Amino acid sequence: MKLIVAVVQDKDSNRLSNALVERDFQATKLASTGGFLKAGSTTFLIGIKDEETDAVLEIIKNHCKSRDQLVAPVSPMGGNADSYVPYPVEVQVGGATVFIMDVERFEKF
Ligand code: 2BA
Repeated sequence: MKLIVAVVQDKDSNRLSNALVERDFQATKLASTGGFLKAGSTTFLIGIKDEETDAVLEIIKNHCKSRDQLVAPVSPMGGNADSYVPYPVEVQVGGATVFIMDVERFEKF
């Protein structure tokens, strides 16, 4: 068994969860926050059989778009101004950041 942990943008999370339900994959959605942008995201926990891994990855790939996002500059209050960038910087976020883990044991009580 595998556990897929997928960090996706909030904008894609409904489409992704609908697609997973449609294909009978069970998932848990957690509200999360990116460490760098500090923007809201959704983290999916998806428990599946080993042989379902590729199908789930394909669904994630097809429902999560990568987008460019602007990072506003943060002024270095009293700090070192040498590395301060006074204009917004564009970063590319997503489609999805996916971790695939082996599950040692799975129980439902
Ligand atoms: P954030 O940490 O908010 O990062 C958002 C985007 O900012 C990243 O997109 C990347 O393009 C950029 N970024 C992140 N750290 C950076 C840095 N130190 N310098 C320059 N640019 C940086 P993604 O790579 O697509 O990541 C999207 C979200 O996935 C991340 O949101 C984070 O919540 C999660 N994530 C990505 N890699 C991870 C990892 N190795 N472990 C845990 N979570 C991760």
